[in-house]
Amino acid sequence: MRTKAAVALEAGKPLEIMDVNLDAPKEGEVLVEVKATGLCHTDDFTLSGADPEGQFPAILGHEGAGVVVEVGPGVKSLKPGDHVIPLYTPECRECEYCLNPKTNLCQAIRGTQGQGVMPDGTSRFSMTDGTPLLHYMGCSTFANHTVLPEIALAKIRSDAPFDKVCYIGCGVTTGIGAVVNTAKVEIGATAIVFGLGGIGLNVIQGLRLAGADRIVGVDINPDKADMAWKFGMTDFVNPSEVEGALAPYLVEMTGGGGDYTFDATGNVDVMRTALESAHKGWGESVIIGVAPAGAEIATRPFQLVTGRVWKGTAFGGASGRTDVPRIVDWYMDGKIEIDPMITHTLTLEEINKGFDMMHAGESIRSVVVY
Ligand code: NAD
Ligand code: 022
Ligand code: ZN
Ligand code: ZN
Repeated sequence: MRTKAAVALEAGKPLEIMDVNLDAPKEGEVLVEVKATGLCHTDDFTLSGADPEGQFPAILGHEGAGVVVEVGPGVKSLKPGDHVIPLYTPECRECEYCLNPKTNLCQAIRGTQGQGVMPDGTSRFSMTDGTPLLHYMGCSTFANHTVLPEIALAKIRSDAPFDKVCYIGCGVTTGIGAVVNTAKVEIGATAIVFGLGGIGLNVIQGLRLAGADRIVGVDINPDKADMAWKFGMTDFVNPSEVEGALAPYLVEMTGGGGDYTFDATGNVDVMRTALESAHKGWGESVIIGVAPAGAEIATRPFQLVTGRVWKGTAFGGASGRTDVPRIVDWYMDGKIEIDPMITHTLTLEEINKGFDMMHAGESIRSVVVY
């Protein structure tokens, strides 16, 4: 079939809107009509050329929601008409990783997904002149139709609005999951969140949900505080207004440090500050931000010897097919908020404008509606 897509032809160039060929789903695969897609950081990281493993030409996009159009041979859990959210972290429920409750990193299709192809080693997308186009993070949601493995789709209720729940495909689940699954924050905790963007705000609403008493937000852009107050932040710190080192300031302010601290910036210096502002004896620091390739983190080992714990999380530790439908329910039941964070809704033709706003720090989340 033919479908419309925003194609990343080469690093550093804007996406080009064009018709592309999409082959029918093969064994274990599903054709999805994408109804909405969110613009997230790592799409930009790849498009800009900052990711040394970025491959071109490709169809980017890893956050979305849509409807099943056709299922390939052997697909049992989905049928045409089902509403779905694509998962860049799949859940096969069979591999050694899926069977271990300590991780959500399903490895069933890890190799081929990283190479930009389907599990059989080939791509379903091509340009109209026949040039193959690569898939991206197994999702490629910057196309009106896409093909995914069955294990990379969460079936969701049919009354959830696509243009809001698409954000659950990455940002919402990552932020809330970091609190609930990775840190397992308890009632009454004190937490510090570094970075109040599309991920940090969801960490904050996760902390409110978990019953944290004190939620300190830290951001170098004071404009980001307005939204964070609405989501449950109780104190705001602008590092440029702090004299001296930030970690001791935060430790002092919180009466010993955060029981839990979160990096949602991707900056390795911030990651160190986040660890060092965790409470002596028991504080846990969770790295959510993805740092540039090759970057390293540092601290004095004494920070760990004295009881602080350094952790990281991918997709908020969520097992997508199991957890994503529940997070959609939380949204529909009013337990969590999404709408105010979607600051811009665009057409596919306007997608490059969405990336410009991301660069300028003007948007929290831009969503493209097909
Ligand atoms: P964003 O740009 O919306 O937000 C980042 C925020 O950090 C901004 O508000 C910015 O002002 C602030 N910031 C930058 N430097 C700072 C500093 N030195 N001190 C304090 N604040 C600072 O980005 P986002 O969408 O929220 O994503 C944040 C990070 O999370 C990115 O690195 C992204 O790649 C990563 N991420 C990770 C996962 C995962 O599964 N681990 C999933 C999604 C996103
Ligand atoms: C999503 N991310 C950043 C912004 N939006 C993001 C990027 C990378 C990961 C998670 C979220 C991530 C963490 C750990 C891994 N990845 C490796 C998982 C593994 O090896 O099993 C990651 C993932 C997918 C891809 C690359 C790295 C990919 O499909 N290319 C989950
Ligand atoms: Zn993302
Ligand atoms: Zn698995």
